[in-house]
Amino acid sequence: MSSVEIPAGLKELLQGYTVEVLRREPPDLVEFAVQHFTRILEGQKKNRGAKKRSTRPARKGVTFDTVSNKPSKVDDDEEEEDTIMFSACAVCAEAYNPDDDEDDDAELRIVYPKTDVQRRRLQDACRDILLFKTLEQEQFSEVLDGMFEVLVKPQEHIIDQGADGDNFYVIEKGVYDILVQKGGVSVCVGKYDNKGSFGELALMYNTPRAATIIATQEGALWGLDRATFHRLIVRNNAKKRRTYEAFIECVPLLKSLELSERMKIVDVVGARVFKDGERLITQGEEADCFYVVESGEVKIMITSQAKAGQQDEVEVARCSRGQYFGELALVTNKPRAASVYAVGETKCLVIDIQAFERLLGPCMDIMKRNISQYEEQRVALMGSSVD
Ligand code: 1OR
Ligand code: 1OR
Repeated sequence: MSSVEIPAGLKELLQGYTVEVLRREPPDLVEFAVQHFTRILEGQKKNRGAKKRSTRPARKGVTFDTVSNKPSKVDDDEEEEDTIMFSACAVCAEAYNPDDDEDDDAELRIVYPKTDVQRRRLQDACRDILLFKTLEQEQFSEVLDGMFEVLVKPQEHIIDQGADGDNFYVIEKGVYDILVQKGGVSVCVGKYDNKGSFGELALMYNTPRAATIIATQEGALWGLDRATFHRLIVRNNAKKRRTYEAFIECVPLLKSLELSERMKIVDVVGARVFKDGERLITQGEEADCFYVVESGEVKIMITSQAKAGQQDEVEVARCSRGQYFGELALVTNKPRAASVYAVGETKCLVIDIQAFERLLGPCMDIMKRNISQYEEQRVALMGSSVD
């Protein structure tokens, strides 16, 4: 019979974990294992320090077998294979590359294992998240790997204004109130209704939480920890700023903003490409975002009920590069006033309603002035003033 060699340190490693489990009685053994071994790994990384950083090649990783805890170098292709191999968890310290990021702490890669059902639910929840819309496929997969499920109860505070930022959250289900302190009083300024994401600001700008987020009913969220958010989203933002800086500079609506304000818009926009004829906005529906055309063109169509039971869509306007649309419903708090279709392949930058309210306040006068012209044009085009 061939002998099996037990790797040095294995016994101590597993004993340490077992002792901690008995001492702390965690509800979820797998999640606790992730935290426990991550702590060990972080300790090891601190000890290895600068030497490791200077010797490792760019974009290569070191995976740590969670059993032997021995590092082995892998390239990007192998990395995925190794990640799948770890059924309980996988931890990968990504190589430090000063060109990528100055953030020394943002190296740790944690993978939370998910069932097929969980992964599908997560993918659905993340489909329209604007912050993920400019990620490469590979980065997006890493984001999904790094997300963990958070179940919440009614009245639970997910985030408290003024606190330090720990996680970014994507909503799978549930309604969440947004509260902001005004003159010592907590005022509800909006809500998330079964979609969207929050908690990005404190992580992006290293600031205290800007608002309180409270669940109004039972809900489910997907969290992404601060380090992973930095490594994937904040790093991508530097690239996004370079890509969109020139374009955003020449959007007439945004001219009155400071450069730093325009860059904050770039940080949270998502880029979406629409096929010829695809409908971006449907008249009568509830609104949750605002658009700026980056390339291509859209046509604005209004349904008039001129004759009883008969509906006609009439083209009333077009928007091309640098022009915006979808502001009317957000400003008036009414349903969409028109439908909008892509003419040829069209790329738009999309801003969600919360970012619109937070960042586009200084442009409100210009938008309101233009909105007042819609009514005049409606009268000119359709012959009568209808609300
Ligand atoms: P955070 O990390 O600061 C609170 O934690 C989160 O609430 C914040 O990220 C945003 O994701 C989210 N102002 C600031 N943060 C907001 C706002 C908001 N809405 C949602 N968040 N305003 C409300 C806009 C409807 C402006 C209030 C004056
Ligand atoms: P929204 O959020 O209502 C549809 O979604 C968007 O179409 C709307 O914001 C505007 O940004 C854009 N009337 C209504 N909406 C218009 C119009 C318009 N033009 C552009 N949109 N007009 C009156 C038509 C009878 C303008 C005609 C030039």
